[in-house]
Amino acid sequence: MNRRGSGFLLLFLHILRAVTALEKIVSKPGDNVTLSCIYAGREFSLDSLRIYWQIDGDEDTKSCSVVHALISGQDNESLQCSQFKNRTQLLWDKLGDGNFSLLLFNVRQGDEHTYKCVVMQTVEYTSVIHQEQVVLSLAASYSQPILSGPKRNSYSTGEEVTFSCRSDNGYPEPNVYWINRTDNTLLSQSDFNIAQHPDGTYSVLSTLKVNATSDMQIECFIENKILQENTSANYSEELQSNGTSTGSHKETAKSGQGAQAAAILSVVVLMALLTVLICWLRRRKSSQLVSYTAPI
Ligand SMILES: *[C@@H]1O[C@H](CO)[C@@H](O)[C@H](O)[C@H]1NC(C)=O
Ligand SMILES: *[C@@H]1O[C@H](CO)[C@@H](O)[C@H](O)[C@H]1NC(C)=O
Ligand SMILES: *[C@@H]1O[C@H](CO)[C@@H](O)[C@H](O)[C@H]1NC(C)=O
Ligand SMILES: *[C@@H]1O[C@H](CO)[C@@H](O)[C@H](O)[C@H]1NC(C)=O
Ligand SMILES: *[C@@H]1O[C@H](CO)[C@@H](O)[C@H](O)[C@H]1NC(C)=O
Ligand SMILES: *[C@@H]1O[C@H](CO)[C@@H](O)[C@H](O)[C@H]1NC(C)=O
Ligand SMILES: *[C@@H]1O[C@H](CO)[C@@H](O)[C@H](O)[C@H]1NC(C)=O
Ligand SMILES: *[C@@H]1O[C@H](CO)[C@@H](O)[C@H](O)[C@H]1NC(C)=O
Ligand SMILES: CC(=O)N[C@H]1CO[C@H](CO)[C@@H](O)[C@@H]1O
Repeated sequence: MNRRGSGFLLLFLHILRAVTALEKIVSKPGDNVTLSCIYAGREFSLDSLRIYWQIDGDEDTKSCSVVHALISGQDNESLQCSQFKNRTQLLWDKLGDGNFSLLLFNVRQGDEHTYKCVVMQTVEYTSVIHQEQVVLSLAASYSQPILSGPKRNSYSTGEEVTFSCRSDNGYPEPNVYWINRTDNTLLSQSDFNIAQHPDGTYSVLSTLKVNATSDMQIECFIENKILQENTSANYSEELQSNGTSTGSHKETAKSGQGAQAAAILSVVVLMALLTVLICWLRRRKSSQLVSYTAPI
Protein backbone atom coordinates (compact mmCIF):
# COMPACT_ATOMS: atom_id res chain seq x y z
CA MET A 1 0.00 0.00 0.00
CA ASN A 2 2.75 2.36 1.06
CA ARG A 3 4.94 1.35 -1.86
CA ARG A 4 2.13 1.87 -4.30
CA GLY A 5 1.54 5.30 -2.83
CA SER A 6 5.11 6.40 -3.27
CA GLY A 7 5.09 4.92 -6.77
CA PHE A 8 2.17 7.13 -7.68
CA LEU A 9 3.93 10.09 -6.15
CA LEU A 10 7.04 9.42 -8.19
CA LEU A 11 4.99 9.05 -11.34
CA PHE A 12 3.20 12.29 -10.55
CA LEU A 13 6.48 14.13 -9.94
CA HIS A 14 7.87 12.73 -13.16
CA ILE A 15 4.89 13.99 -15.17
CA LEU A 16 5.03 17.35 -13.43
CA ARG A 17 8.69 17.71 -14.26
CA ALA A 18 8.16 16.72 -17.86
CA VAL A 19 5.44 19.34 -18.18
CA THR A 20 7.37 22.16 -16.55
CA ALA A 21 10.56 21.35 -18.44
CA LEU A 22 9.04 21.56 -21.91
CA GLU A 23 10.19 24.81 -23.43
CA LYS A 24 8.95 26.06 -26.78
CA ILE A 25 11.07 28.10 -29.12
CA VAL A 26 9.92 29.79 -32.31
CA SER A 27 12.71 30.80 -34.66
CA LYS A 28 12.98 32.37 -38.08
CA PRO A 29 14.55 30.23 -40.80
CA GLY A 30 18.23 31.13 -41.01
CA ASP A 31 18.55 32.32 -37.42
CA ASN A 32 20.68 30.82 -34.64
CA VAL A 33 18.91 29.42 -31.58
CA THR A 34 19.87 28.35 -28.08
CA LEU A 35 18.23 25.12 -26.96
CA SER A 36 18.16 25.49 -23.23
CA CYS A 37 19.28 22.79 -20.76
CA ILE A 38 20.13 24.05 -17.29
CA TYR A 39 20.98 22.13 -14.13
CA ALA A 40 21.97 24.93 -11.86
CA GLY A 41 23.30 25.02 -8.35
CA ARG A 42 26.19 22.60 -8.73
CA GLU A 43 29.69 22.56 -10.07
CA PHE A 44 30.70 19.85 -12.50
CA SER A 45 33.99 18.48 -13.63
CA LEU A 46 33.90 17.98 -17.38
CA ASP A 47 35.71 14.63 -17.24
CA SER A 48 32.84 13.04 -15.36
CA LEU A 49 30.14 14.25 -17.77
CA ARG A 50 28.39 12.82 -20.76
CA ILE A 51 25.98 15.12 -22.56
CA TYR A 52 23.73 13.87 -25.31
CA TRP A 53 21.48 16.15 -27.30
CA GLN A 54 18.98 14.00 -29.18
CA ILE A 55 15.78 14.22 -31.15
CA ASP A 56 12.92 13.04 -28.97
CA GLY A 57 10.31 10.67 -30.33
CA ASP A 58 10.56 7.21 -31.83
CA GLU A 59 10.10 8.18 -35.47
CA ASP A 60 12.80 10.82 -35.50
CA THR A 61 15.47 8.92 -33.60
CA LYS A 62 15.56 6.32 -36.37
CA SER A 63 16.83 8.87 -38.87
CA CYS A 64 19.03 10.81 -36.45
CA SER A 65 20.03 9.60 -33.01
CA VAL A 66 22.58 12.18 -31.88
CA VAL A 67 22.41 15.91 -32.49
CA HIS A 68 25.47 16.61 -30.36
CA ALA A 69 27.50 14.46 -27.97
CA LEU A 70 30.11 15.32 -25.37
CA ILE A 71 31.93 12.40 -23.81
CA SER A 72 34.59 12.75 -21.09
CA GLY A 73 34.92 16.45 -21.75
CA GLN A 74 35.25 16.10 -25.55
CA ASP A 75 32.86 16.65 -28.41
CA ASN A 76 32.35 13.35 -30.17
CA GLU A 77 31.70 14.14 -33.80
CA SER A 78 31.61 10.57 -35.03
CA LEU A 79 28.30 10.00 -33.26
CA GLN A 80 26.67 13.13 -34.67
CA CYS A 81 24.24 12.72 -37.54
CA SER A 82 25.17 14.50 -40.74
CA GLN A 83 22.41 17.10 -40.89
CA PHE A 84 23.81 18.74 -37.74
CA LYS A 85 27.50 18.64 -38.69
CA ASN A 86 29.19 22.01 -38.10
CA ARG A 87 25.92 23.54 -36.87
CA THR A 88 26.00 22.83 -33.15
CA GLN A 89 28.06 24.06 -30.25
CA LEU A 90 28.00 23.64 -26.49
CA LEU A 91 28.91 26.63 -24.34
CA TRP A 92 32.31 25.56 -23.12
CA ASP A 93 32.76 28.21 -20.47
CA LYS A 94 29.36 27.45 -18.96
CA LEU A 95 29.32 23.64 -18.83
CA GLY A 96 30.99 23.58 -15.42
CA ASP A 97 28.16 25.68 -13.99
CA GLY A 98 25.52 23.31 -15.29
CA ASN A 99 24.53 25.26 -18.42
CA PHE A 100 24.32 22.48 -21.01
CA SER A 101 22.45 24.61 -23.58
CA LEU A 102 23.12 23.89 -27.23
CA LEU A 103 23.62 26.52 -29.92
CA LEU A 104 22.10 25.50 -33.22
CA PHE A 105 23.17 27.65 -36.16
CA ASN A 106 21.28 28.52 -39.32
CA VAL A 107 18.00 26.86 -38.39
CA ARG A 108 16.19 25.32 -41.35
CA GLN A 109 13.10 23.42 -42.35
CA GLY A 110 14.18 19.94 -41.26
CA ASP A 111 15.03 21.16 -37.75
CA GLU A 112 11.48 21.28 -36.42
CA HIS A 113 11.59 18.66 -33.68
CA THR A 114 11.36 18.12 -29.96
CA TYR A 115 14.94 18.01 -28.70
CA LYS A 116 16.08 16.34 -25.52
CA CYS A 117 19.25 16.79 -23.53
CA VAL A 118 20.40 13.89 -21.40
CA VAL A 119 23.18 14.60 -18.92
CA MET A 120 25.01 11.71 -17.31
CA GLN A 121 27.61 11.82 -14.61
CA THR A 122 30.10 9.15 -13.65
CA VAL A 123 30.95 9.00 -9.96
CA GLU A 124 31.68 5.34 -9.17
CA TYR A 125 28.91 4.44 -11.61
CA THR A 126 27.17 6.35 -14.40
CA SER A 127 23.70 7.80 -13.88
CA VAL A 128 21.40 10.22 -15.59
CA ILE A 129 21.34 13.42 -13.54
CA HIS A 130 19.28 15.67 -15.77
CA GLN A 131 16.92 15.60 -18.76
CA GLU A 132 15.14 18.42 -20.49
CA GLN A 133 13.06 18.89 -23.62
CA VAL A 134 12.80 21.80 -26.02
CA VAL A 135 10.32 22.11 -28.88
CA LEU A 136 11.65 24.02 -31.85
CA SER A 137 9.34 25.39 -34.51
CA LEU A 138 9.97 27.78 -37.36
CA ALA A 139 7.95 30.84 -38.25
CA ALA A 140 8.33 34.18 -40.02
CA SER A 141 5.76 36.93 -40.49
CA TYR A 142 4.33 37.52 -43.94
CA SER A 143 4.68 41.00 -45.40
CA GLN A 144 1.64 43.22 -45.77
CA PRO A 145 -0.05 41.89 -48.92
CA ILE A 146 -0.27 43.89 -52.10
CA LEU A 147 -3.70 43.59 -53.61
CA SER A 148 -4.15 44.49 -57.26
CA GLY A 149 -7.40 44.63 -59.13
CA PRO A 150 -9.01 46.11 -62.22
CA LYS A 151 -8.98 49.86 -62.78
CA ARG A 152 -12.22 51.74 -62.48
CA ASN A 153 -14.24 51.94 -65.68
CA SER A 154 -12.01 49.35 -67.29
CA TYR A 155 -14.76 46.74 -67.04
CA SER A 156 -18.50 46.50 -67.19
CA THR A 157 -20.83 44.96 -64.65
CA GLY A 158 -21.05 41.19 -65.02
CA GLU A 159 -17.74 40.91 -66.81
CA GLU A 160 -15.18 38.58 -65.25
CA VAL A 161 -12.38 40.45 -63.51
CA THR A 162 -9.19 39.23 -61.79
CA PHE A 163 -7.67 40.24 -58.48
CA SER A 164 -4.30 39.17 -57.20
CA CYS A 165 -2.85 39.22 -53.74
CA ARG A 166 0.87 38.90 -53.11
CA SER A 167 2.81 38.51 -49.88
CA ASP A 168 6.44 37.67 -49.19
CA ASN A 169 9.01 36.11 -46.87
CA GLY A 170 6.81 34.23 -44.47
CA TYR A 171 6.93 30.77 -42.94
CA PRO A 172 5.21 28.29 -42.88
CA GLU A 173 2.85 28.13 -45.87
CA PRO A 174 -0.03 30.51 -45.16
CA ASN A 175 -3.78 30.29 -45.46
CA VAL A 176 -5.26 32.82 -47.86
CA TYR A 177 -8.76 34.20 -47.39
CA TRP A 178 -10.67 36.43 -49.79
CA ILE A 179 -13.57 38.28 -48.22
CA ASN A 180 -16.41 40.15 -49.88
CA ARG A 181 -16.56 43.22 -47.63
CA THR A 182 -20.09 44.05 -48.80
CA ASP A 183 -21.63 41.05 -47.07
CA ASN A 184 -18.58 39.59 -45.26
CA THR A 185 -18.71 36.26 -47.07
CA LEU A 186 -15.74 34.15 -48.04
CA LEU A 187 -14.84 33.97 -51.72
CA SER A 188 -12.80 31.09 -53.04
CA GLN A 189 -9.53 31.76 -54.81
CA SER A 190 -9.15 30.53 -58.36
CA ASP A 191 -5.39 30.04 -58.32
CA PHE A 192 -2.58 29.79 -55.79
CA ASN A 193 1.14 29.98 -56.43
CA ILE A 194 3.82 29.49 -53.84
CA ALA A 195 7.59 29.76 -54.17
CA GLN A 196 10.28 29.00 -51.63
CA HIS A 197 13.38 31.18 -51.25
CA PRO A 198 16.85 29.83 -50.45
CA ASP A 199 16.44 30.97 -46.82
CA GLY A 200 13.37 28.73 -46.52
CA THR A 201 10.70 31.44 -46.49
CA TYR A 202 7.83 31.54 -48.96
CA SER A 203 6.25 34.08 -51.29
CA VAL A 204 2.65 33.56 -52.28
CA LEU A 205 0.43 34.83 -55.05
CA SER A 206 -3.28 34.14 -54.92
CA THR A 207 -5.72 35.12 -57.62
CA LEU A 208 -9.45 35.59 -57.50
CA LYS A 209 -11.82 35.74 -60.45
CA VAL A 210 -15.26 37.23 -59.93
CA ASN A 211 -18.02 38.73 -61.99
CA ALA A 212 -17.80 42.48 -61.55
CA THR A 213 -20.49 44.37 -59.67
CA SER A 214 -20.92 48.12 -59.46
CA ASP A 215 -19.52 48.27 -55.93
CA MET A 216 -16.67 45.87 -55.20
CA GLN A 217 -15.10 45.89 -51.76
CA ILE A 218 -12.74 43.01 -51.32
CA GLU A 219 -10.15 42.17 -48.68
CA CYS A 220 -7.38 39.61 -48.90
CA PHE A 221 -5.98 37.98 -45.73
CA ILE A 222 -2.72 36.10 -45.32
CA GLU A 223 -2.84 34.00 -42.17
CA ASN A 224 0.18 32.61 -40.34
CA LYS A 225 -1.12 29.78 -38.18
CA ILE A 226 1.98 29.41 -36.03
CA LEU A 227 2.22 33.09 -35.15
CA GLN A 228 -1.57 33.52 -35.05
CA GLU A 229 -1.14 36.51 -37.34
CA ASN A 230 -3.23 37.95 -40.15
CA THR A 231 -2.03 40.59 -42.55
CA SER A 232 -4.49 42.02 -45.03
CA ALA A 233 -5.09 44.51 -47.81
CA ASN A 234 -8.26 46.10 -49.17
CA TYR A 235 -9.53 46.78 -52.62
CA SER A 236 -12.34 49.18 -53.08
CA GLU A 237 -13.21 51.21 -56.13
CA GLU A 238 -13.52 54.51 -54.29
CA LEU A 239 -9.89 54.43 -53.25
CA GLN A 240 -8.77 53.59 -56.77
CA SER A 241 -10.53 56.49 -58.48
CA ASN A 242 -7.43 58.04 -60.00
CA GLY A 243 -6.20 55.16 -62.03
CA THR A 244 -3.76 53.24 -59.85
CA SER A 245 -4.63 49.65 -59.27
CA THR A 246 -2.79 48.82 -56.07
CA GLY A 247 -4.11 48.65 -52.53
CA SER A 248 -4.68 51.67 -50.34
CA HIS A 249 -1.72 50.80 -48.12
CA LYS A 250 0.72 51.44 -50.91
CA GLU A 251 -1.06 54.62 -51.92
CA THR A 252 -0.31 56.31 -48.60
CA ALA A 253 3.32 55.24 -48.77
CA LYS A 254 3.60 56.81 -52.22
CA SER A 255 2.02 60.14 -51.26
CA GLY A 256 4.35 60.27 -48.24
CA GLN A 257 7.32 59.90 -50.54
CA GLY A 258 5.93 62.61 -52.81
CA ALA A 259 5.70 65.08 -49.95
CA GLN A 260 9.25 64.27 -48.89
CA ALA A 261 10.56 64.78 -52.42
CA ALA A 262 8.78 68.15 -52.62
CA ALA A 263 10.32 69.26 -49.33
CA ILE A 264 13.82 68.28 -50.47
CA LEU A 265 13.33 70.04 -53.82
CA SER A 266 12.26 73.29 -52.18
CA VAL A 267 15.31 73.26 -49.89
CA VAL A 268 17.59 72.73 -52.91
CA VAL A 269 15.96 75.59 -54.81
CA LEU A 270 16.27 77.87 -51.78
CA MET A 271 19.97 77.06 -51.41
CA ALA A 272 20.59 77.68 -55.10
CA LEU A 273 18.93 81.12 -54.82
CA LEU A 274 21.05 81.96 -51.77
CA THR A 275 24.25 80.94 -53.58
CA VAL A 276 23.38 83.14 -56.57
CA LEU A 277 22.64 86.05 -54.23
CA ILE A 278 25.95 85.67 -52.37
CA CYS A 279 27.95 85.45 -55.59
CA TRP A 280 26.25 88.51 -56.93
CA LEU A 281 26.98 90.50 -53.74
CA ARG A 282 30.64 89.47 -53.79
CA ARG A 283 31.08 90.39 -57.42
CA ARG A 284 29.57 93.81 -56.78
CA LYS A 285 31.94 94.32 -53.84
CA SER A 286 35.08 93.22 -55.71
CA SER A 287 34.24 95.31 -58.78
CA GLN A 288 33.92 98.35 -56.47
CA LEU A 289 37.31 97.48 -55.02
CA VAL A 290 38.87 97.27 -58.46
CA SER A 291 37.47 100.57 -59.55
CA TYR A 292 38.81 102.16 -56.36
CA THR A 293 42.38 100.83 -56.64
CA ALA A 294 42.75 101.42 -60.34
CA PRO A 295 43.64 105.16 -60.19
CA ILE A 296 46.59 104.64 -57.80
C1 LIG B 1 24.78 32.84 -36.48
O1 LIG B 1 26.07 32.61 -35.94
C2 LIG B 1 27.11 32.71 -36.88
C3 LIG B 1 28.42 32.27 -36.21
O2 LIG B 1 28.56 32.86 -34.94
C4 LIG B 1 27.20 34.16 -37.37
O3 LIG B 1 28.21 34.28 -38.33
C5 LIG B 1 25.85 34.50 -37.99
O4 LIG B 1 25.86 35.86 -38.39
C6 LIG B 1 24.71 34.25 -37.03
N1 LIG B 1 23.46 34.42 -37.75
C7 LIG B 1 22.48 35.21 -37.31
C8 LIG B 1 21.26 35.30 -38.16
O5 LIG B 1 22.57 35.84 -36.26
C1 LIG C 1 33.16 8.75 -30.16
O1 LIG C 1 32.33 7.72 -29.72
C2 LIG C 1 32.60 6.47 -30.38
C3 LIG C 1 31.55 5.46 -29.94
O2 LIG C 1 31.29 5.60 -28.57
C4 LIG C 1 34.00 6.02 -30.04
O3 LIG C 1 34.30 4.80 -30.73
C5 LIG C 1 34.98 7.11 -30.49
O4 LIG C 1 36.29 6.77 -30.08
C6 LIG C 1 34.61 8.45 -29.88
N1 LIG C 1 35.45 9.47 -30.48
C7 LIG C 1 36.00 10.45 -29.78
C8 LIG C 1 36.83 11.44 -30.53
O5 LIG C 1 35.84 10.52 -28.57
C1 LIG D 1 32.41 20.90 -41.52
O1 LIG D 1 33.57 21.73 -41.46
C2 LIG D 1 34.76 21.07 -41.87
C3 LIG D 1 35.93 22.00 -41.62
O2 LIG D 1 35.60 23.33 -41.80
C4 LIG D 1 34.61 20.67 -43.34
O3 LIG D 1 35.77 19.99 -43.76
C5 LIG D 1 33.40 19.76 -43.49
O4 LIG D 1 33.20 19.47 -44.86
C6 LIG D 1 32.15 20.42 -42.94
N1 LIG D 1 31.07 19.45 -42.97
C7 LIG D 1 29.84 19.75 -43.40
C8 LIG D 1 28.84 18.64 -43.39
O5 LIG D 1 29.55 20.87 -43.77
C1 LIG E 1 22.96 29.52 -20.41
O1 LIG E 1 23.68 29.94 -21.55
C2 LIG E 1 22.89 30.64 -22.50
C3 LIG E 1 23.73 30.94 -23.73
O2 LIG E 1 24.83 31.76 -23.44
C4 LIG E 1 22.35 31.90 -21.90
O3 LIG E 1 21.51 32.56 -22.83
C5 LIG E 1 21.53 31.54 -20.66
O4 LIG E 1 21.10 32.72 -20.02
C6 LIG E 1 22.36 30.70 -19.70
N1 LIG E 1 21.47 30.29 -18.62
C7 LIG E 1 21.83 30.31 -17.34
C8 LIG E 1 20.79 29.90 -16.35
O5 LIG E 1 22.94 30.64 -17.01
C1 LIG F 1 -20.50 40.75 -52.60
O1 LIG F 1 -21.70 40.72 -51.87
C2 LIG F 1 -22.72 41.50 -52.47
C3 LIG F 1 -23.92 41.50 -51.51
O2 LIG F 1 -24.27 40.18 -51.18
C4 LIG F 1 -23.08 40.90 -53.83
O3 LIG F 1 -24.08 41.67 -54.45
C5 LIG F 1 -21.82 40.90 -54.69
O4 LIG F 1 -22.09 40.24 -55.93
C6 LIG F 1 -20.70 40.18 -53.99
N1 LIG F 1 -19.48 40.39 -54.77
C7 LIG F 1 -18.73 39.37 -55.22
C8 LIG F 1 -17.52 39.75 -55.98
O5 LIG F 1 -19.02 38.21 -55.01
C1 LIG G 1 -19.84 34.82 -64.12
O1 LIG G 1 -21.10 34.78 -64.79
C2 LIG G 1 -21.20 33.74 -65.77
C3 LIG G 1 -22.53 33.90 -66.46
O2 LIG G 1 -23.54 34.17 -65.53
C4 LIG G 1 -21.07 32.38 -65.08
O3 LIG G 1 -21.14 31.35 -66.04
C5 LIG G 1 -19.72 32.33 -64.40
O4 LIG G 1 -19.61 31.11 -63.66
C6 LIG G 1 -19.57 33.49 -63.42
N1 LIG G 1 -18.22 33.47 -62.92
C7 LIG G 1 -17.94 33.54 -61.62
C8 LIG G 1 -16.50 33.55 -61.27
O5 LIG G 1 -18.79 33.63 -60.76
C1 LIG H 1 -7.53 35.59 -40.05
O1 LIG H 1 -8.61 36.06 -40.83
C2 LIG H 1 -9.49 35.03 -41.28
C3 LIG H 1 -10.53 35.68 -42.15
O2 LIG H 1 -11.14 36.76 -41.50
C4 LIG H 1 -10.10 34.32 -40.09
O3 LIG H 1 -10.94 33.25 -40.54
C5 LIG H 1 -9.00 33.77 -39.22
O4 LIG H 1 -9.53 33.18 -38.05
C6 LIG H 1 -8.04 34.87 -38.82
N1 LIG H 1 -6.92 34.29 -38.09
C7 LIG H 1 -6.37 34.85 -37.02
C8 LIG H 1 -5.22 34.14 -36.40
O5 LIG H 1 -6.77 35.91 -36.56
C1 LIG I 1 -10.29 46.97 -44.85
O1 LIG I 1 -11.58 47.51 -44.70
C2 LIG I 1 -12.29 47.08 -43.55
C3 LIG I 1 -13.65 47.74 -43.55
O2 LIG I 1 -14.23 47.65 -44.79
C4 LIG I 1 -11.52 47.44 -42.28
O3 LIG I 1 -12.17 46.92 -41.16
C5 LIG I 1 -10.11 46.86 -42.38
O4 LIG I 1 -9.36 47.29 -41.26
C6 LIG I 1 -9.42 47.32 -43.65
N1 LIG I 1 -8.14 46.65 -43.74
C7 LIG I 1 -7.01 47.25 -44.09
C8 LIG I 1 -5.78 46.43 -44.16
O5 LIG I 1 -6.98 48.45 -44.36
C1 LIG J 1 -7.22 61.76 -54.56
C2 LIG J 1 -7.40 62.46 -55.86
O1 LIG J 1 -6.44 62.94 -56.46
N1 LIG J 1 -8.64 62.51 -56.34
C3 LIG J 1 -8.97 63.11 -57.61
C4 LIG J 1 -9.21 62.03 -58.67
O2 LIG J 1 -9.66 62.61 -59.88
C5 LIG J 1 -10.87 63.34 -59.77
C6 LIG J 1 -11.25 63.85 -61.15
O3 LIG J 1 -11.13 62.81 -62.07
C7 LIG J 1 -10.67 64.50 -58.78
O4 LIG J 1 -11.90 65.19 -58.61
C8 LIG J 1 -10.20 63.96 -57.45
O5 LIG J 1 -9.91 65.03 -56.56
